[in-house]
Amino acid sequence: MKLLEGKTVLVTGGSTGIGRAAAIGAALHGADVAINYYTRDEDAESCVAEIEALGQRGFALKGDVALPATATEFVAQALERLGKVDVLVSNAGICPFHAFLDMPVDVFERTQQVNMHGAYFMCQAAARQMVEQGHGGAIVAVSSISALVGGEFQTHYTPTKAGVHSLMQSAAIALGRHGIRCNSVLPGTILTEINKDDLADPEKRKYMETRVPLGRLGVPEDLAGPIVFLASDMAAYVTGAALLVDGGMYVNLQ
Ligand code: RM4
Repeated sequence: MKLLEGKTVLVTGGSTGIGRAAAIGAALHGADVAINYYTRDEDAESCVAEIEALGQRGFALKGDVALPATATEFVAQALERLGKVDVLVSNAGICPFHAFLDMPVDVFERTQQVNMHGAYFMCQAAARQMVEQGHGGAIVAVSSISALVGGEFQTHYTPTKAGVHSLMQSAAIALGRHGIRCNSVLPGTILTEINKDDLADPEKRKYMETRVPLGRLGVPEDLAGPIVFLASDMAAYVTGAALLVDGGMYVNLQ
C-alpha cells in the first residue's frame, strides 16, 4: 500500500542520513520528492537518482537552511517543478559535540541557526504554501530523544531539539484550522554523519549500544516508516504529537 500516492514531499537535509531515508521512503510510497541539502553534491544527486528510479519526480536544491531565503526559494522551486507542497520533513541539523564551559560562541550560534532557525523558516514557508493551496498538509520535524534528555557535550544542541518539538506543538495549534498537521519524530542514537566521529570512540559506541533494549543503534531507514506514517492520512487525527524512534533507549533506566 502506497501511503503518499500523488503527494509532493519536501525534505531538508535530504542528501544523507535520516533526511535521505525519509526522501527515498516517501518516493517508495508514491510521492514526488524535493530535497534541500548544503554540502554533499554527489550524495544529493544520487538521492534524486534513487527517487527517479522509483518512478517519481525529484530534484535537489542546495541551500543553507539558516537563511530565510533558502526556505522561500525551496518552496518556490517545488511549486514550479513539482506543482505543489503537501508535506515538509524538517530534518536538517548539526551537532558539533563540544564541552559546555569553553563552548565557542560561533559553534553555539551556528547550531541554533541551523537547527532551530532553519526549522522555523522552512516550516513557515511550507505552511504558507499549504494554506494558500487550501487542501491541508503535514509537517514532520526531526526532533530527537535529546529533546527529552541531556548530553554533556550537547548543551548547544539539545535545546534546539526541544525547541523543534515545541515548534511542532505550537504550529499544530496555529495550523490546525487549515488542516495542516505538525508532528515530531524523536530519533534515538541513529548511525549517521552527525555522530560518525563521536561514535568512532569504541567505548562511547559500546555504552550507547548497551542503552538500547532492542540491542542495536538505529539506522536512518528505521526513521522512514514513522516519518511516512506521520506524513500520511494514516495519521489523520495526529497533530502536536511526538513519536520516539529509539529502540527503547529513553525508557531504559535499569
Ligand atoms: C541525537 C542523540 C544521539 C547523538 C546525535 C548526534 O539527538 O543525542 O545520541 O548521536 O544526537
